[in-house]
Amino acid sequence: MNPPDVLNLIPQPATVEPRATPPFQIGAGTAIVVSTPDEHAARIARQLAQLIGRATGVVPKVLSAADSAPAIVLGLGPVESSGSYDLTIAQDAVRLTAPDPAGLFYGVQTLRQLLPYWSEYEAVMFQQPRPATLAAVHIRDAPRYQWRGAMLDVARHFFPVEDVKRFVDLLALHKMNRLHLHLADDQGWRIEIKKWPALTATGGRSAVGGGAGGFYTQAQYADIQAYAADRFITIVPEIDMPGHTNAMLSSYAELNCNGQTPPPFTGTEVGFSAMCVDIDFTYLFIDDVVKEIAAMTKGPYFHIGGDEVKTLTPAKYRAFVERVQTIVQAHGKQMIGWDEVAAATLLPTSIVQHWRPDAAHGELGHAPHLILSPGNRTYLDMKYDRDTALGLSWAGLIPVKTAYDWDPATLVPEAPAAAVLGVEAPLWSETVANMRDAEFLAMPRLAAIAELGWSPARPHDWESFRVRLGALGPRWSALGINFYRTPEVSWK
Ligand code: TNX
Repeated sequence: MNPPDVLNLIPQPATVEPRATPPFQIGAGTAIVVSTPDEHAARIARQLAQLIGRATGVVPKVLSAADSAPAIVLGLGPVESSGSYDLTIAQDAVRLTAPDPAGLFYGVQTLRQLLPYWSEYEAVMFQQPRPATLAAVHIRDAPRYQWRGAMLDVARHFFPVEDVKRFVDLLALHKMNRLHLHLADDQGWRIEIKKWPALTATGGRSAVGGGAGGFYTQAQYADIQAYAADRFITIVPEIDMPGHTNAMLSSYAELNCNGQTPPPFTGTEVGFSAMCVDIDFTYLFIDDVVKEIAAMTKGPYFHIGGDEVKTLTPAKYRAFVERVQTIVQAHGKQMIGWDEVAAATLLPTSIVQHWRPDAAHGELGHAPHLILSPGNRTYLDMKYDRDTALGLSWAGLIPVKTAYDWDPATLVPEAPAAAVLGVEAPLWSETVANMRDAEFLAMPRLAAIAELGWSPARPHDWESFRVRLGALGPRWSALGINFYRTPEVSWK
């Protein structure tokens, strides 16, 4: 069992000090007081009011000043770093203070996990009012890493906007803050580019296994970003190049060295496609694509893929990466690439995403910045065990313990600590046709990566995580999450 000083929270907060004093009773008269004019704070307070409404049957009023106790008070004030928060639950009041709205949001996610699990059922708010209590505690919390991400491969199988929003909700609940969308690959192109309409009209109409495909209009992309931004999640767009490009090559003949469009690809092999890197047209095209995506993207990043190019010489590959890096920079974004790009000369702003367990550590050690997605730990598309129906196994089987039990600080010993931005869990969708499948592979391993990204390096304890996961199960069930009930955990 967990010691009593470990509440059943994931990710585990930096410090939790339970108090022996009586709990805070949330009742019909409880108000939420926002003691700052910040508009984000008011929105976060309304989100909290909805959550409490489902727990108690009464949606608390959101006020700008306290009229009477008891109250839940949200304020902005000096606490350490961005995203940190200080939460005190006492008999007379709940006080949540953070240096920025993100910290308030994370504090509310903690409160959410402290409310009874059944408050996640939508229908309970229509029942009779009922009291809920929050045990007295003082929590001081701050994220370990600034990059706490997941990737959704919407290229192999397309996920409609509603699915992406649901995935965003899963990230937010576990205090993650980056959603990387793999928007183009051999099997499909998923983002509207006004200047090159065949990318979606042709390239958008395929998927693994011959599915219907699909794509996001620019308006839908904006909608996804706004939804994510409300939850302090930055969207990271990826257009994979120069390999993994059959969908674009089949849309425009000019991108092919032989001037001919290949047929759409619905298989799962990799490494066969490549843009024609010797012609200027290729770079004019890339410039157009990066320009439109950069203009519609609020976050500072643009991911160029760069993985698994088997048809170019190393010199040609490096030259391609360096030229595209210049284009990305010209459009005001920071370049990200899979770890193969570490072979090129990178700008100080560029980011390498480590994925191959056997990638050259010397090169990674020189990367200006690193995101850690080691395939044998973080790949959500790997099978849990031999019997897992979905998923691949090229990087090994990944039970939850394997996903959890490693330290981002020591994975690449050659990399200076400051270079490591954080962790990201990719969900490739060759074997995943819809959100139900995606949730089965993502949960609970996504929560393991969330904790690695958020919680302090020590204590890092699988036994504690396992027990807290078991306790989170009923909440995930109430949310309708199709998680894998791994035998590693005793689910409540
Ligand atoms: C490798 S990870 C790939 C993807 C596949 C994935 C399947 C990476 C940069 N490339 O194209 O979908 O394996 O696990």
